[in-house]
Amino acid sequence: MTLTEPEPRTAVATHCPYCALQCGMSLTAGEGAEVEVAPRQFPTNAGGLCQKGWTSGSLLTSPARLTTPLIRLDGELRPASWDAALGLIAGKLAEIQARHGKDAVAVFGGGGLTNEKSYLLGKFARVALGTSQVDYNGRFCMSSAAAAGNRAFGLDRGLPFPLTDLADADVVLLVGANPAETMPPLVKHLERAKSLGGLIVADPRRTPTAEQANLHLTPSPGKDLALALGILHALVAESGVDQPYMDERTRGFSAVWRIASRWWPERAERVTGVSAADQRTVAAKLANARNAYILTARGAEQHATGADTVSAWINLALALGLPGKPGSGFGCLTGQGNGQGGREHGQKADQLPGYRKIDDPAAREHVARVWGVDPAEIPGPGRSAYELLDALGTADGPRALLVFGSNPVVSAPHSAHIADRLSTVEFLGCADLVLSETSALADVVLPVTQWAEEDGTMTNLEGRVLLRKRALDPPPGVRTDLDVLAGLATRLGQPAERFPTDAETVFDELRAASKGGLADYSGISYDRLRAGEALYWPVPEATHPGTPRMFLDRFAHPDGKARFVPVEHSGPAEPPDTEFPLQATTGRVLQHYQSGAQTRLVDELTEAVPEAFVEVHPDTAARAGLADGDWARIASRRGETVARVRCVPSMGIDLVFLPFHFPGAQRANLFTNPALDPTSRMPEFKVCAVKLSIVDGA
Ligand SMILES: Nc1nc2c(c(=O)[nH]1)N[C@H]1C(S)=C(S)[C@@H](COP(=O)(O)OP(=O)(O)OC[C@H]3O[C@@H](n4cnc5c(=O)[nH]c(N)nc54)[C@H](O)[C@@H]3O)O[C@H]1N2
Ligand SMILES: Nc1nc2c(c(=O)[nH]1)N[C@H]1C(S)=C(S)[C@@H](COP(=O)(O)OP(=O)(O)OC[C@H]3O[C@@H](n4cnc5c(=O)[nH]c(N)nc54)[C@H](O)[C@@H]3O)O[C@H]1N2
Ligand code: SF4
Ligand SMILES: [Mo]
Repeated sequence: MTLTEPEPRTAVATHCPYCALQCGMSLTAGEGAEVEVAPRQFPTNAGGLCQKGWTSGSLLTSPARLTTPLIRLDGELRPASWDAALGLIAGKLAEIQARHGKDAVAVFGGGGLTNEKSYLLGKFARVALGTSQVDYNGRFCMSSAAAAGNRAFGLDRGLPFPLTDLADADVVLLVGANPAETMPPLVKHLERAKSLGGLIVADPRRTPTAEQANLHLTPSPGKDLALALGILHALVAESGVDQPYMDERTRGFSAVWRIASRWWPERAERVTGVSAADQRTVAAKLANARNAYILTARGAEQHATGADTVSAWINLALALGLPGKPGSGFGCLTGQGNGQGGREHGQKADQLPGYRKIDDPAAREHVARVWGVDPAEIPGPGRSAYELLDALGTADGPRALLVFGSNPVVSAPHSAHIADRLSTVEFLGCADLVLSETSALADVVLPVTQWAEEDGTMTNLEGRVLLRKRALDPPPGVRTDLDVLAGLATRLGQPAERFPTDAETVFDELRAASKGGLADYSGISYDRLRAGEALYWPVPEATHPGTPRMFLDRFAHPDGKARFVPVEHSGPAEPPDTEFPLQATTGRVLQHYQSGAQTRLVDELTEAVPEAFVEVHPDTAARAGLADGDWARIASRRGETVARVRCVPSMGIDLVFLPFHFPGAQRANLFTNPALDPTSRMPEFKVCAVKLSIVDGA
């Protein structure tokens, strides 16, 4: 081969690094620095990609990525060797634990980590560190959906059916979901419902998704539970319930009706702002549909009443007979790339692999056997994400923290307080691709490989397990998260074979650990995935075809029946008042991902949306002395944020919206409310009381 004849470049089939849609793409390594990304046919994206997916290759070769470990010396992060960095972390953690006990060290994971990483991280925390203090950012994401799914169905798989089933629906009700920005290729699957007049969106804002809806309901934030009760009332009043289904497949409707009977649509209208007529229309459309789906996302779930709110929508779905009926259903749209798998394999405070409960003696025994430890050595449940971060550096809280795959300085509620807590710990270690706002505070930062440079599996929003094969060589000097965990574990005295670094070997261990659990992966193998099999968990045997559609015959409770869960409306934890008269909600824009640590480094995305903005009704802006394009201050009882005014006439006059992707003074989380859901421990990201003013000197 001569220089003029470059080697033919082969495209490698993979999946997008970002959201739970896990769109199919192919990557081709360029001759120079570039990596070409192209969409490929895969059921969830049907050949489409969003702008984040199209531009995802640029971060692989970005000069901003980390390529050497960093150690803080005299206040500054300086390059160091791997041996020095890993040795320093292990030494510090061991010393802190010797002084203050095992729980003095905490671990924080992420729903973007592969199944193998999530699994090994949980094992690392429980076995190598012996700490109970491990949780992850999925607590801020899917915990309310999970809690409600578990209590209604006995099991939580976000979508218990393939996404493509939506394409045959006549009616789809989206509650607090904006897929036109958060999962754009998903919208294709809603075309039939839309063409039949059956696309209904409940969102306080007129989002790009709401624009496409046949009916847009605009509840004020935090009122969805009352809305669901009003619609259920209308359904019962108009005899729209599926009585034979309820009799055969469910339990507990009477307790739900005792509450819903008092929520006639006119009363729900006074509370939510959604007209009684619209509530009746929704009830009738759902009842008359041949195939219907109700789907929730973070708008309904990220509340201090999030779990109950999801339960209220599940109750409606059960009264309609949707869950477990072919061609119909209820689901929650999982957000992060591995937001589903990441909540199954033990990086959650109360959980062991296979979606097992950490306080269940049989579960502990099973997992201890796989890990080769005594069940008594596995710690009990620890603190939930916000409680863990909030306890850092306090008298009985953790004194050291390791972060893998999250940027809580930007993404945790009441984030100035969390940054404060992080600054009080004796030791902070982070593994990241880039210097995020959180890793910038660390004592040691470890540079890790990215999705295309390592093998691993992801479980998408449908519960389908996908193999993401290594497509490119990583830059010299970076290591995989699995390598990092092994390097730390062995330095903490663990036998090397307990922390394998080969993803397939870790997966085989995960299979054994999950065997017999709710999320049973034991029949899934890399070979089956390589052969292209579409495997949806549970897959309990090597010959089992997987479970694309769940609950067709029975739900996962011992008696096989779904549970209606009686829930009452209470509303936002912090209602507006004279001092803070507006309601703020937060969420996403198409171009940025989460804390923005990755997407803010992609030029095309930053050019499109360079800074934080606040959507506000023009009259509300004018009352505060603000015009479109001005910098505004948005203040709550906890703190204030600055953002550029975007006047949006469709906004409610008492509502503002901010994306949470921006750092520093533009962090929406400076004002958000860390009030927690009592069951799921989800913070109230989606509503709090604020006031709007001009920025002095602007
Ligand atoms: N572009 C982009 N896509 C993403 C992500 C990203 O950061 N950027 N993140 C991924 C992740 S992890 C997630 S979790 C998903 C989230 O996906 P979505 O849930 O679709 O996104 P959000 O913007 O958080 O919230 C959806 C909508 O909820 C509305 N809302 C706010 N309060 C309420 C309320 O009280 N009731 C109702 N009914 N609606 C309300 C907001 O106006 C918003 O339009 O997106 C995934 N995809
Ligand atoms: N106000 C407000 N706040 C919110 C939300 C909201 O709607 N409103 N939504 C919440 C939700 S749903 C979520 S999911 C969270 C997400 O918020 P975060 O947890 O902060 O999520 P990311 O920004 O994705 O952070 C991931 C970090 O890990 C790095 N990373 C990516 N892949 C890997 C990997 O494989 N290994 C390692 N070691 N690092 C990796 C990235 O570079 C980045 O720094 O935010 C929550 N915060
Ligand atoms: S929709 Fe999600 S998975 Fe698909 S390209 Fe966009 S970010 Fe990637
Ligand atoms: Mo999320």
